[in-house]
Amino acid sequence: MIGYFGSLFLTIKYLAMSYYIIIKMLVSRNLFYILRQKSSSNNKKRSNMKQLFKLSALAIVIATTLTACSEQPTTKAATTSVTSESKALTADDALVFLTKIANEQVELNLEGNRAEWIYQNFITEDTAALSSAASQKSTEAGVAAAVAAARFDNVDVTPTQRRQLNILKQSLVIPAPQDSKKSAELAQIGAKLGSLYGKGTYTDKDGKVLSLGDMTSIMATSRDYDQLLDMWQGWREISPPMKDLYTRQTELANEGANGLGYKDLGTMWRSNYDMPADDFAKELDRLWLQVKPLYDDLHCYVRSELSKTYGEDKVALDQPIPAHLLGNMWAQSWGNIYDLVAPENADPGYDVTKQLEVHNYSEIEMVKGAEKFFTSLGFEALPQTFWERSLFTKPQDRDVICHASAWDLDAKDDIRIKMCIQRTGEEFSTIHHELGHNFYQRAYQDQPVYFQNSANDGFHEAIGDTIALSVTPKYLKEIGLIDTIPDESKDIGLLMKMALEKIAFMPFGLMVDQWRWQVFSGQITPENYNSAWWELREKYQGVAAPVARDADAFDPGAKYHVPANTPYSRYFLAHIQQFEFHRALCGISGNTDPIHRCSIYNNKDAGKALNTMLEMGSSQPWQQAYKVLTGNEQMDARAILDYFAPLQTWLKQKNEGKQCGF
Ligand code: X8Z
Ligand code: ZN
Repeated sequence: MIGYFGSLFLTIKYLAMSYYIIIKMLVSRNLFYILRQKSSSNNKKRSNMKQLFKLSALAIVIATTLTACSEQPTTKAATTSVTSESKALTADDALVFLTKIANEQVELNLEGNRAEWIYQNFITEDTAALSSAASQKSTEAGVAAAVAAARFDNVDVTPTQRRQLNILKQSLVIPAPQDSKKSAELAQIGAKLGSLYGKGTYTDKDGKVLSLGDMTSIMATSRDYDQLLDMWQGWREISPPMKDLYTRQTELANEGANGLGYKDLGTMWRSNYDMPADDFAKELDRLWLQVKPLYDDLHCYVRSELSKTYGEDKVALDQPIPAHLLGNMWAQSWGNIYDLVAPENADPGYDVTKQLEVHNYSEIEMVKGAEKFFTSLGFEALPQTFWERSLFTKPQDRDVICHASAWDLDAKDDIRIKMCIQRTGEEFSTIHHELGHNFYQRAYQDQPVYFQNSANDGFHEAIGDTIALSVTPKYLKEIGLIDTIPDESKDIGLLMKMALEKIAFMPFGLMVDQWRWQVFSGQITPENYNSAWWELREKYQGVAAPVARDADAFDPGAKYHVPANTPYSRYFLAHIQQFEFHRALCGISGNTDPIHRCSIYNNKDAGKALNTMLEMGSSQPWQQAYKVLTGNEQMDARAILDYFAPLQTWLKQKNEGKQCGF
């Protein structure tokens, strides 16, 4: 028991220890060294006073670590000591509690991240066991912390403490029941699902073993209906064994969410947006209704062009489009079929895949190129360790999770990416996407642990994409990848290529969680997992399974984020946000070109404005961060609609007299 005087004593003790540590550091000149290092950095010219304040906070954390190590090594013990408090809790108790949990999270995160990194880079039984043990430990600590945080619900704490407590209560992606057997089971299921996906291959009729990367290339380039169908079906053979695991994972995670006071896991996920969960769902519907007319125009045009390529018997003009003909394994992004639907007399201005080949760009050079965009805006170059520790190419001798990801191992500067890069324009964009995560992680690293996150999860996904919107013909000429910039009169091609990537994605970005939310709420039951998935695919995207699906099919499992349990609405949001960010940054940079021709390359004012938003992390409701850059507190699809307005006019003309809809 701590009690009021106890907590006051602890606070004094922490402060005394912190200042003792600062004095020790000063004496050993470490502090002067750190201050000098920090204040010489490009983007972070903060005053030494601010640094001193932050170091005090750091020292408090160090002091609590020392105390925690000797007295209460686990989160559970820490939370028990606060929650078993019989006297009224105070803001001082909240300070002690939050400091202690932050400190424990730093350690657990580092341990968990390392285990997860090793597992994802070397998938074996052993690494899966180590990763699930680490994940169990941090989930249990997270659940205990969330339960303990709720004890402060009616305590008069500061607004910052309230935000930190709410974050503790809400942000677990997969909460475990408070029963160690069940939490162990949940962690093991997670690792098994990850392995099934990561190790997935398809052996074709000639006995050739194909990886997802191999199949992705074929889906992008083949125009052979049957070969595409073979790839599409083959990849989906990986997922039937996931179904029972997924069913059980849902039960356990729902029980975990119930224990934290949520109706189900979906409600918990929707509670992370600084607004009531139901309002968030309505926001998504509102945004989708803004974009849907443009999607419908694009769908109608693409379907009729595909019908010309494959024949009306294969692509009927009044039916959803068969899902294997859109250049992508999940029909989520259609840029790879540009050649089939290209407007006549248009020119997207570049074929990055071709130019990368012409200029013999290596995978590392692609990453260096993307880094250069960020440094041109004033961001510090990536650390040497990034180049030493990242995974850039698919190893031939072991199983890895190839799905691209960005990591921040230690919340300091150990940032990395993990990708099996293919030398294509699409992957060049993905590299920008991943580096966006890394530069964001770095920008908020001086925030308290609780706020070391994006303003909402869409922001994290939007930053690199925002930068990639500036990869225009003008920019590619500037960096020597192309020789001439096509005339503006041919821009319909450029807009079409971009719409195939961005507009085509939006209903997919929405439907994945529409499906999951209904699974979590029990509205979709295991018998209906697959049929409901295809109903939603038809309803939102207007695409259909090209063949009847087997009774045991579990097609959602063939999409990375389902077995990985990564929420997906974030990508839908990111697509709205990136066009608003791009427009705002172009305005700041003084751009006078049409928005689709604007590149903020080299513009330090734009970089500074972007960094101001990134540095905030999640310290404020996302609406405030949004306002800092866009001037608005509400997301709006007008920026994306304005960007594509000339294309929409063109599509409407092309679609005249056609039967649209699905
Ligand atoms: O998963 C990703 C990134 C990593 S956060 C590569 N994306 C989604 C996907 O691949 O399905 C980016 C776009 C959507
Ligand atoms: Zn991402």
